[in-house]
Amino acid sequence: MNNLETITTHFCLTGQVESIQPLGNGLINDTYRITTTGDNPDYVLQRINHHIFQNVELLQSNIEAVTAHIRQKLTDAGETDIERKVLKFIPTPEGKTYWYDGESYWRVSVFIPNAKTYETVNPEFSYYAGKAFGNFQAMLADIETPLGETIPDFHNMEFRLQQLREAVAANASGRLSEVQDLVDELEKRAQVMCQAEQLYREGKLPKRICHCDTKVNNMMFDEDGNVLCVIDLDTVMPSFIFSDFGDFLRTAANTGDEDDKDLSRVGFNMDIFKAFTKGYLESAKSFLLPIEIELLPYAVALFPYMQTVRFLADYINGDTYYKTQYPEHNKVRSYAQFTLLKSVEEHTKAMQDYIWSI
Ligand code: GN1
Ligand code: MG
Repeated sequence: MNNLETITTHFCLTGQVESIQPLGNGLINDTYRITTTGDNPDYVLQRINHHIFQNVELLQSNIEAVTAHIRQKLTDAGETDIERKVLKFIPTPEGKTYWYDGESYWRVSVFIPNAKTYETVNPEFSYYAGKAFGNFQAMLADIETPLGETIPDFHNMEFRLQQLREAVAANASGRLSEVQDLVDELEKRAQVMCQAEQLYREGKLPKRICHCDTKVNNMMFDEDGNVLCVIDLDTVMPSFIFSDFGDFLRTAANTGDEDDKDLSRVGFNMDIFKAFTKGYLESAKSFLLPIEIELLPYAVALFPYMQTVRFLADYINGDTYYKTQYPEHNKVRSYAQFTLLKSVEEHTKAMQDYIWSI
């Protein structure tokens, strides 16, 4: 029995494990698919990155509360196919949803059958995705269990800028001079980009339970393009609704890749924006405040901005946070995200006009 197989014996799985293969391309956790024999479900095995998610107990209790709440909502609504619409975590014999092997934390969930994730989506799928994320926030609007911040200040722009400034001051990797131009560009926009924190302090902007990692590949679709469910729930926590709106468009409305070396491929796709916004507002307008709707174009700029700040800080720190495939990877990511930001900025007026028109 190999290492990974041994780990699976600490969870109450049904069926015999046939094989365990790497799955997906997340930048934080390590993910595997467990294939089992016969009619038994397959599973997803994950090593939780506990350097990043330092409080695994809190992390898992958030996820348990969220999935139980959504499951109840779906049941109450008479929903069919619940097993494909909300994640299910497998307990250990002690009744915990994670297991610590002395070095790493592991968890197992049921693999959702006949479902797909995508790295890019067309406008039709974006519309469904918008409805699904609006619905996800709506379903969690009345959750009673208080959720903790699994990564404190995760989408706090002031905090992310402070991290960048600390990275710049320390220049641990000696790489600062290569990227000084980009640091300057980011500083020029700092105050505008921190407006959400300012409005929050003034009591004008609320926090709600959000997903906080709405990359397009964190959503499962069925064969017909219907959204089944949202996955990757590690970062579900109180945040501004901008997190979910902005991060989806950062990934889905980019005409290039997140880490594109060819910057001419990178740009903001208004058709994806329109379709997603239409779907999102249909399911979220019941609870959104006017100020939240008004600031949606800001949210679209905020996420490429924040991601540039985060990738760049990691590059200057010498690649201590994100998985990288080559030495310049975080730098390439930073310039690609910044290029996206500039394209978003050119579309501010068009985004505002569209939001008023619907
Ligand atoms: C990380 O784990 P993954 O790849 O879905 C990151 C997100 C970033 C994203 C950039 C916990 O998400 O915040 O936006 O990479 N997650 C964490 O691709 O930092
Ligand atoms: Mg992911």
